[in-house]
Amino acid sequence: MGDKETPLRVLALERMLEWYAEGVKEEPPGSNWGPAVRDILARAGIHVPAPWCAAAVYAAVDDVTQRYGLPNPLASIARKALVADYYQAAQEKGWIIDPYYVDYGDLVIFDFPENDRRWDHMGLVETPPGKGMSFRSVEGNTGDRLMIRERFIVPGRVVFARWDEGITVPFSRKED
Ligand SMILES: [Ca+2]
Repeated sequence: MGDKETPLRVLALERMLEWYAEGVKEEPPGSNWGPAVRDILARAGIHVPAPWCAAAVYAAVDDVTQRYGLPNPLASIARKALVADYYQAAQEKGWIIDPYYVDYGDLVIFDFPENDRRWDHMGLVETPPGKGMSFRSVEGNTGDRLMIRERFIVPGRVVFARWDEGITVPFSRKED
């Protein structure tokens, strides 16, 4: 039975990839707003234009947990559109994992070097790094849209987190 289950993280990744296929983007570009972005931010409790990368992850997880009647592991995060709160939750809950163990749909959190803020951006892993240093992730609020990006592991500045441990959907149910 164990190998006939889809992890929640994979379902959330598939939801993000649906948005990618739909061309979710800011309208106008650079506005952090538009019909699709407004809806994503609203899911994270934000009703004004704002950076929406964390909200996109939250909305995708909220979508699939509601659809399959699963617990939402991100529900306890206080500020659901704030990347730093996901990093803090990952630390507190022991979610942070070594890059070698990263799987499809794990959370990736970035600390970009261009500013003094800690933890700037996040997305879901679309192609794990395996033994390499590069990986791909699907991210909201990048290039004014939701995109798949090639990224590189930078120790201390790129953190991976397994946020859905043990929450799965049987394949048969997934295909209902
Ligand atoms: Ca933006």
